[in-house]
Amino acid sequence: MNIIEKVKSKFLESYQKSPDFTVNAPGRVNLIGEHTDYNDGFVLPCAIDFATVICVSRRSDSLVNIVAIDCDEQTDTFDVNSTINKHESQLWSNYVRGVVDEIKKAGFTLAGCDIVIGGNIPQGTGLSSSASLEVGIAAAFNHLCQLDISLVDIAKISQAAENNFVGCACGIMDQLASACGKSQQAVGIDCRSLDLTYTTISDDMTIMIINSNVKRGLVDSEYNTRREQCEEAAAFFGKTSLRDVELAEFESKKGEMDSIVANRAEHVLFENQRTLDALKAFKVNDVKEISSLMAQSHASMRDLFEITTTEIDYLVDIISSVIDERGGVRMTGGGFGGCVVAFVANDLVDTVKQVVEDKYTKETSLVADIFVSRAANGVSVINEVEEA
Ligand code: GAF
Repeated sequence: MNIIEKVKSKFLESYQKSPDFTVNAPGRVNLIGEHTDYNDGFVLPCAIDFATVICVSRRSDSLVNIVAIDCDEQTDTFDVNSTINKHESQLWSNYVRGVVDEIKKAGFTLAGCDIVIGGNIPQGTGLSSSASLEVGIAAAFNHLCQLDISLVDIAKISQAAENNFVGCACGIMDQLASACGKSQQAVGIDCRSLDLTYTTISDDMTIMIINSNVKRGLVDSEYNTRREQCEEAAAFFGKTSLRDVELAEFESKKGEMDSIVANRAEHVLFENQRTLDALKAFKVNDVKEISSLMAQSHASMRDLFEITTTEIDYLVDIISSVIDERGGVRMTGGGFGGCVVAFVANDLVDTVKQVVEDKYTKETSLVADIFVSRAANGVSVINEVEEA
């Protein structure tokens, strides 16, 4: 049974009726541009073939009932017309409640509905399962109540929910990629203007995602610390954002800064440039250049931003040893575990699988999961009533 059928069938079982519509909100993989989004910088992600699926039907009252298949089928109920409070124990509920709260804060009136949520994005691996949940819920209420919210605003509402309700100071990348992804395209995002530049991924190349299965610990606290260090670095130069710090000025003054803060800033400043260079390279499928930029990005995350782990570094080393300059490989996402992305010539896919299978478990005692994904479309709504 595919994931959409699975969620629909749970919907039928839970509410004894079919859903009115189904939302498909993809996760994302970031090709390059890490920890640059909250510095008003540049990122280059794409949406992936793995998604959060949400089945919805309208109610005549203002209650929202939810079943979350992948969280032990936990349930939640709240009233959209009452104050939306935090759920005390269910983190997933707060992604939903936070989005509802932000839509209400934006002045919209919401209706009640019955919901079932499921999905196939590996959770907690840096592939944006939470952002896709937020985007999916925003798109669901947008459709249910005919609010006419744009995709970019769906992403902004979703990010605000995570910042204000869940308490993670994330940037806009994950939500924008989930909302605005396009099939076979990577999306270059200027995280200040929110201008999107799409670039086609060559048919000759494959996106591989290798989940290290390193358990991610302290992610939110380390993430928020990195963000504070970046703000401290910007403030050192009298700016509100690292986007506005010139490289030449940074080079001339970095010796006067706290060395850790200077390293964080150096990562962000050069990562922005690498991301702009990568966008150009992807446009002409200059794989040699992409390979070099992804390698530099990984080294910078490892040595300057200090968000990789020994297992992730090992994965990147063994994969880069077999792909040479016919592809690129780097950690993807917030860090401290999670996934590696490899962008490789199609004929190298089996070689990469083989080297990971041969070496990773021996070295780390962990088993990596390997996925292949196309760049996918962003959030979509399938209207069950029209389809029938
Ligand atoms: C996480 C965050 F949610 C993103 O906003 C981004 O900062 C990323 O880490 C690092 O590039 O996915």
